[in-house]
Parts: sequence; C-alpha cells; structure tokens
Amino acid sequence: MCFDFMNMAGKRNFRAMAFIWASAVFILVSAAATYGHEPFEMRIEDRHGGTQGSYDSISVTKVSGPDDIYSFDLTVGVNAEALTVYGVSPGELFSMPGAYEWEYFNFRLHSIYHNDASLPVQAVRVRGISDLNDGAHQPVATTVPDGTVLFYINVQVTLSIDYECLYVPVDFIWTDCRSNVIKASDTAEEFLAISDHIFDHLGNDITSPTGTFPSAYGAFDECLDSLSGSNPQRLIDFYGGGIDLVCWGKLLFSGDPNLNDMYYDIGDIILFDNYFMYGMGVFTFVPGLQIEQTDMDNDGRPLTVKDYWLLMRHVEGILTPF
Ligand SMILES: [Ca+2]
Ligand SMILES: [Ca+2]
Ligand SMILES: [Ca+2]
Repeated sequence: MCFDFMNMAGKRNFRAMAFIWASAVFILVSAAATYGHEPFEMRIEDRHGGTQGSYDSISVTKVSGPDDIYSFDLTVGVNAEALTVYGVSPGELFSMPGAYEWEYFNFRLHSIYHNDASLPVQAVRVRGISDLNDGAHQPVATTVPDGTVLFYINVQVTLSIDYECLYVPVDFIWTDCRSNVIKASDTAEEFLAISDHIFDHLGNDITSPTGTFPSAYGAFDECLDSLSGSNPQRLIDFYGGGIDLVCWGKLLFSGDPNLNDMYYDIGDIILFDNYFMYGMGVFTFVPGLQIEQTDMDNDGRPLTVKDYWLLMRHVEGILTPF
C-alpha cells in the first residue's frame, strides 16, 4: 500500500508539474504572438529611364507592416544640384472624398548643415496624420494596406552634363531622433516604430546604430532612451531609391522638339524660338524628350545657340538631315 501511495503521489506530482510547464509554455507562446509586432518596410521608388530636364515624381510606399497607422513623419534627403523639388503630392490616404480621408498632410523643404560630402544638403520632411482633434471630421479608416503610396516627391531633373548617365540616389535621412517614425498599433498596444535596418537602392545594408546627426544610416541607439515615453520599437526597414538618368548618346535622331514625327518642320523652330523667349515652360508634352530633341549636334548639350542655328539651317533645307 505504501508503495502504491507513493506511486500515486509521484504521478500526481508529475501531472501537476506537466500542467505547470504546459501552462508556462502556453503563456510564453501567447505573449510572443501578442507582443511580437510585425516589422514595417518603407521604400523610395527606384526609377529608371529618367530624362534630364524633365519633370518627374518619386513615390514613397508602405510596402508591408501593421495595418493600423495613426501618423507618419518621414524625411527624405535630396541632391539639390541634380533634382529641384517643386512640390510633394499626397497619396490616396488623403483624398477627399476617399476610402481613408486622413485629415492632415504637410511637407516642408529645409537645408541640412554638415561637412559630409556623401550626404545631401536638402531634405523634404513629410507628415501625415489620420485624425486631428478637430471634432468635425473623422478619417474613414486608419488601415493602411501594404503597397499604399504615402506621397510623391515632384522634381525637375537637372540639365547639367555632369549628371548624364548617372544614378541620382534619393534616401531617407535622419536629422534627429524624431526623423522617420510611424505611430501605429496592433492588437496588443500602441507603439512608435523607428528604424531597424537601412538599405541603399542596391539593397546593401548600411545601418549604423551609432554616429552623429545628420545621418543616412538610421536612428541611433540613444534614440530608444530619448523617445522612451512613446514606446519606441525598432520596427522599420527603410529602402532608398533614386532616378537612373538616360544617356544623351542613346538617341537615334534629333530635330523633332515638338514630337509630331516630322523632323525640322516650322513648328520645331517656333518652339525653339519660344524657349529662348519664355524658358523651359514651353516644353509641355514630354519635356525631357522634347529637350533631348533639340541637341542637333549630339554633343550632349541641348538647347544651345548652336543647336538652334543647326535646326534653323535644316528647316531652311540648307543642310542634309542626319
Ligand atoms: Ca478629427
Ligand atoms: Ca517636328
Ligand atoms: Ca547640342
């Protein structure tokens, strides 16, 4: 009996221990499932075939991550020599009426002061907020599906020969710990997502957890302390992008600036005339291609007086078209 009693007690102890372990494992697994936030991926567009002198736009997209976003505050560095920013357009989150009707969108251009030649000196800071405390209006949704374009940076590409055939990078940049953050929530809690890993447009991981601002390499570890009141979490992977500029020399022919498929017609010379009087605004159809078409001597420099003189001579039929 004594043996049986001990055996029974041992089984009960074993069952009790097994129950405790199973409960502990369940709690741990549940906690991991509840508090393990999904990471975000934010990406600047990688454009190809950009033409010098043309107007272009570069999108910034939420590629993946938690759906429920309350606001974002993103800063993009721009090489002001290569790209002139003339505006930032909001994505569909801000359309009124629309499926989301976010209430606040704003952008600001500002200079960045530093001695690092690898960093841009101009930045675009863009902020979006789903719900202002204005009482009158509520956003239709704070849900932001993967693949949603948050905004477009509108630029004019330089005509400088120095940038011919080059890739002009456009990257996220950090001027302090508050740059490039997203306020979001999942089923467990609200949190402030900050950078985790940073990649350049080729996919190279360029993250640096230490350094000095401004930086193109992410929020430093000190930011986890300075933002501690906002529940900061390293949850955003940022991917840079840019514009790949075509090479002037790849054009087969030039001499049709008005793009009507007739080379050296009177409309072409009138358009060139108008350019000298009114400036770049006269190229309204496909500006980059139209400007390329004025490079009559194929020297990579469009819109010169020599190009004008050559076009005029062709229009008059004095020279044989090339
Ligand atoms: Ca509101
Ligand atoms: Ca023409
Ligand atoms: Ca030329």
